[in-house]
Amino acid sequence: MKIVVVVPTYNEKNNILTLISCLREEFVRLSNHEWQLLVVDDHSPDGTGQLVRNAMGTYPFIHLSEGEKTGLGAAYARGFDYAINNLSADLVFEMDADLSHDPHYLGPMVEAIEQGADVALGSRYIFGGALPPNWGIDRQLFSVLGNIVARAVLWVWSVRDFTSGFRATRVKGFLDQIDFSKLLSKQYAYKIHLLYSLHELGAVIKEVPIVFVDRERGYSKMPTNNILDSLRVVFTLRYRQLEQFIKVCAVGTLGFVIQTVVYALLLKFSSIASFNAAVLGAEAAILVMFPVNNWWSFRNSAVGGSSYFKKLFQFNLVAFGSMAIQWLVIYLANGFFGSGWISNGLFYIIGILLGLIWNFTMYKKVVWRV
Ligand SMILES: Nc1nc2c(ncn2[C@@H]2O[C@H](COP(=O)(O)OP(=O)(O)OP(=O)(O)O)[C@@H](O)[C@H]2O)c(=O)[nH]1
Ligand SMILES: [Mg+2]
Repeated sequence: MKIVVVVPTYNEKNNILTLISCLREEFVRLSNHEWQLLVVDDHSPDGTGQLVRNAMGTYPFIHLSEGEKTGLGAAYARGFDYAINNLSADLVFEMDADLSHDPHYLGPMVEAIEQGADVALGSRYIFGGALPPNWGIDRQLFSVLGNIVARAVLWVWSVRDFTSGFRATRVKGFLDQIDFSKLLSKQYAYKIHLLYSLHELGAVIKEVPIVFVDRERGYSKMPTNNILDSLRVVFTLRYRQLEQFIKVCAVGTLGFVIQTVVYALLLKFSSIASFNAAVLGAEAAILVMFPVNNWWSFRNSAVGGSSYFKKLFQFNLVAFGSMAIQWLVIYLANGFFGSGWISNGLFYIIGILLGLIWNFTMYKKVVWRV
């Protein structure tokens, strides 16, 4: 694999050379892969960039991208772009320059990828991982609580360390699917959005325990508004989900109206049997719901061109699935409770709700999977 370790730096002159020499040792040790280091420096006033340029004379595996300072997320966006397009990376690492992320973990993280993971997370919150013991209780608490809030609001319990900055991500099918200019934060909170997008893409995320070491040299660049920015990102992502769900419900209601109107018209003006009229009504609703969802609810992942009819077909199958679920729920309820108000009223509604959840899930995971 071509692996690029992206390291953003801002005023890291006291750390960068130590990191480079540690990385070099690891690159030699793990030489069954092709390793590159990409330093993303934002014209650090302390001359970090110059130190890197000097080192490039000795070590050909080093690359440097220099630009204006607009935040950690913006620096990484530049770095990802460079790693993918200029260095043809298969796997990209995110790693801090201040030696908080021990290069010895590169090996186990690559191993996790080799074993089938799409994202390997250096995790402080699984067995074997740890926060720096010398962090004050307030900082530990912020980190732990921040993580829990992100996981709870986004409802992703399968990932323990959502905010870890030490990661490896497969490019093909994952990092190359992300539009970095659309990440909601140019600061540290880009990490939350990126990991959430990868999770939405269906990435297999594996956590590898790491002991996070406090930086010994230099100073922290974490912006003071980091907590607020992270909350903004987390709630914006949640809101987008909710908004999409509401739109899908609205389109579903429209579909119900169309089905009913077509059914009634067919019964009145044609000699079609009622069970056939119901199916024709459903198909008419489907033919309207698909383009409306495509143009409105799933605008960001709208399909077009040659895949349009394939997706329409999938949408049809999903709708049949939903009908089957509703049928089964009422059928079972009839078996258990007889044909009273429980089956025909309560379980009719439950069937519709389950059908809705099925539809929404399949729309996201199959029909409009980004
Ligand atoms: N290029 C670039 N790098 C940045 C920027 N902000 C932070 N970094 C780098 O990103 C990495 C993480 O920043 P840190 O300051 O260590 O953040 P932190 O680990 O949360 O804080 P500490 O625990 O105090 O170190 C370091 O390598 C920084 O030099 C930025 O705006 N541009
Ligand atoms: Mg740090």
